[in-house]
Amino acid sequence: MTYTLLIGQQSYSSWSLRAWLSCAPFGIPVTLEKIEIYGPSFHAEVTAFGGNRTVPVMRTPEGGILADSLAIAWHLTEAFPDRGLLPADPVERAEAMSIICEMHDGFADLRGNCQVNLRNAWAGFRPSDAVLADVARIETIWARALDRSGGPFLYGDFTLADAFYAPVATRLLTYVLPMSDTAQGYARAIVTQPDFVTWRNEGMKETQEIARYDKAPLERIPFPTFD
Ligand SMILES: N[C@@H](CCC(=O)N[C@@H](CS)C(=O)NCC(=O)O)C(=O)O
Repeated sequence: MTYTLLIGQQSYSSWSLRAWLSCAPFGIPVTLEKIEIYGPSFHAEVTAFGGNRTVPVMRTPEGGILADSLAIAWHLTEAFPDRGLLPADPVERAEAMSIICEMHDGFADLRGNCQVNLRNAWAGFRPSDAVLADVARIETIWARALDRSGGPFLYGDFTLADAFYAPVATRLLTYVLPMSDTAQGYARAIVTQPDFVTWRNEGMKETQEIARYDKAPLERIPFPTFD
């Protein structure tokens, strides 16, 4: 028995991506069950799995039901204490949890205005002051961690902090938001991370587009690639 993760479309579901990146980079085997977010049977399917209204939901090998990405992350740190899910240093570990919680609970303006869509980027997006204030705080968080670790990820090697900030990094890239070189380098490390690439490639196979994620009349431009 392995973990089973109920997810939404891989091109759109940012919280599902966080749960995947809380497993795959650490060698934690997980079976994915994909359903259509906002489709007619979405909430019924989440309920049938044991969750409530949202994805991701994880079923543990013992039958536990974890209906929130933060709970999934917390459980995995306990179940796999030796896989480096969080930094080894206790203070860094606490700081990592702090920025994970800040992400889980915050950046409402960025999240509300810059929906995740891993299919493409958008030209011509004009961020409000509130979105720019979120970006400034994100820059501060990333700079503090990266200055100390030297990168490429926030605490050097990939941790849960990167899992939670991955869809933040893609938002900055795909809405072409103003970014420091440090933030650019970090965003690049995220979108070239092999498990992120696997996830996005699966998302690119999805044929159904979700209207509420369409930013028309903004022009679609290619998702940034770094070869
Ligand atoms: N707090 C939840 C948020 C999950 C969430 O909002 N998921 C979105 C998809 S990315 C969803 O299921 N939305 C459906 C809805 O709100 O009805 C978590 O961290 O897991």
